[in-house]
Amino acid sequence: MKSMIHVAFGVAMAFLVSMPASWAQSTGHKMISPNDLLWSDVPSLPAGAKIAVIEGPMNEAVPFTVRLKFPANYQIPAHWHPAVERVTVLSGTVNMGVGDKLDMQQSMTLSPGSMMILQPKTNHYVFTKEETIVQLNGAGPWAVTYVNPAEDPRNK
Ligand SMILES: [Cu+2]
Repeated sequence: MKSMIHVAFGVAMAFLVSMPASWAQSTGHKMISPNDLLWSDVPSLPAGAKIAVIEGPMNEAVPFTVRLKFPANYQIPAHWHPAVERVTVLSGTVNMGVGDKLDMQQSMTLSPGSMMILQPKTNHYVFTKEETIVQLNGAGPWAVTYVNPAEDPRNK
């Protein structure tokens, strides 16, 4: 099993790579349209998800705003984060449950406009049935820790 430092570093590198240089260097005022988003892979999530970093970086103690795009029939096994997670559904549908193991019979359905706020270290899981885009707001340093390390895509 990898150490937390390795996990955090991996997450940080993924987000640094995906942040456009012009955004990273600008201060203050920012206007973003969907066409500006640069999507890249997310090593901390099962293959298929894409991330676009709008504000960050997620590995520093600053506020962040990112978009995550999930394909249809996508699953994120039970995991937790070190800080409050704020999820707003922009398109599609998110099925989210709280618990130590993904259970498709136990979930809440979040449609566009819905929001979910999860406290730190709350075990939760996600699955989709259609392509879905969510916006994630929080404060770094961010990390994804899987309840079952064998389900961590970085360990595969
Ligand atoms: Cu999460």
